[in-house]
Amino acid sequence: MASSIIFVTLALVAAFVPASVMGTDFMVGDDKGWTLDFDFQTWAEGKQFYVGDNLEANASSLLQFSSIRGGAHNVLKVNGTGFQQCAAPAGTVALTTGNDVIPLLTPGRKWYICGVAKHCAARNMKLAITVLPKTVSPAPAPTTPEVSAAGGTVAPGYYALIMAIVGVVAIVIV
Ligand SMILES: *[C@@H]1O[C@H](CO)[C@@H](O)[C@H](O)[C@H]1NC(C)=O
Ligand SMILES: *[C@@H]1O[C@H](CO)[C@@H](O)[C@H](O)[C@H]1NC(C)=O
Ligand SMILES: [Cu+2]
Repeated sequence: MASSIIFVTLALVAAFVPASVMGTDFMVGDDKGWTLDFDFQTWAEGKQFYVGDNLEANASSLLQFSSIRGGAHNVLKVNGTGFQQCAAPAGTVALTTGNDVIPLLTPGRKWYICGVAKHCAARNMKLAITVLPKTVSPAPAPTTPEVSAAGGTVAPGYYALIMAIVGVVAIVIV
């Protein structure tokens, strides 16, 4: 009985794993959100933003801009100059819902500012990130030619699928 519970748990875990391959969701500012006087540069440091990932062809990383007080801020995508000057060209469309999710669809440098009052210039509401190209599976090390393609290099997506099958089969058997 205990073993069937374990297998059911495994099957459930496997069933939910594919959801995580839909892209990594980066909550800008973590629990503080998109807000005044937060050090977004430090927040971005060390984070790896990718176009997609190595599991799904076009599942991109997501930037989530959430402000606790909905209409208090907005998000403007600008270029490097606009980032430096805290200015956006006329006609730039502001994201204003207070919970805006931006998929990262192309690699390169990306800049975002808050266009409300002097939040960018005076209160540090500006974020610059570098989006890396789609991740690729690491090439086998040339010094270890005996390592086969099976085993450790199975894509996690296949791992989840295998786990799901194992779980379902186990449930049927038990
Ligand atoms: C993702 O793939 C779907 C199906 O192939 C396609 O319709 C969609 O445009 C793609 N999205 C992006 C952002 O490439
Ligand atoms: C970058 O933004 C600045 C200021 O918003 C604007 O004047 C300039 O034309 C933009 N440059 C490019 C290459 O789009
Ligand atoms: Cu603001």
